[in-house]
Amino acid sequence: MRPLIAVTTLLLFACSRAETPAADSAVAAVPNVVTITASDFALAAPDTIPSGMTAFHLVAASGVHHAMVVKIGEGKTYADFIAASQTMKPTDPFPSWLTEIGGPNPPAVGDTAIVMHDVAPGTYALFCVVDIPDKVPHIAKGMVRELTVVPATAAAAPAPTSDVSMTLMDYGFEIAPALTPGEHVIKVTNTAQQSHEFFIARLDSGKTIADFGKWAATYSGPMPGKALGGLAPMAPGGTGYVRVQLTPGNYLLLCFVPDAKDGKPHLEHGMAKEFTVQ
Ligand SMILES: [Cu+2]
Repeated sequence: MRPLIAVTTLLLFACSRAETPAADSAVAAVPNVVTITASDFALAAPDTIPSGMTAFHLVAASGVHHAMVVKIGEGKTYADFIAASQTMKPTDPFPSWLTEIGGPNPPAVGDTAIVMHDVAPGTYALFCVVDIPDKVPHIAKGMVRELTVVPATAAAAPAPTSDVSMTLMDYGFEIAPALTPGEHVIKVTNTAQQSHEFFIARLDSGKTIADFGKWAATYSGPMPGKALGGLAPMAPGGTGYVRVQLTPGNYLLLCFVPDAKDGKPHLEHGMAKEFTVQ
């Protein structure tokens, strides 16, 4: 299944949350919080949650991990998902009875990545297909679990307020307005024909997206940047709200989803963007 990224440096953000109260309160306004803790190689999370707008908090205890959220279609079970995952190659498309909802992409160790989605009742799988350090997707090492979403009894929370929009396209990222230092909630929509994700990292001083690519080819040495999360693969028509905290510097956005036509990661089709936060 899908290869992804890595990590190392731990920087502390100088900007306080108080500078951007809009994004902070937008996250706080989503009362359904699901905390997922990722370590080498396990995911800890609740088994059952209520439906509705939900903030998925991915806490990185060790390693580089994400938490894909995938809905299992009617008539299929978690056991069917496990069976399918064991026969799929990394470049295979998902079967049509699975819907990629999204979920948080990898934060740096010690950090938390937050992504919000409106989740419907049903059976889901949470899993990690990051393949650091040995190119073996972590789902094969046990990073997978079932999540049951039951109908909520409380009134549904509204969608969080967002201050930036991102459109995932075949093949590219459209962002408006430009990202600035501070905390933001990015409303992400996928208007494309296939699933896409975005991974965001702050590049180390003097490093470029090309340096990151070289590192990702072998995973030898430390990642030349700091992982800041992002949105795990999301199907066409999907929506997610991603909380990011940015400081001035150079950043990259990457999509590693294998292409439906040639199996190459979308970053090789143009879904690789370097940008500067002033
Ligand atoms: Cu993992």
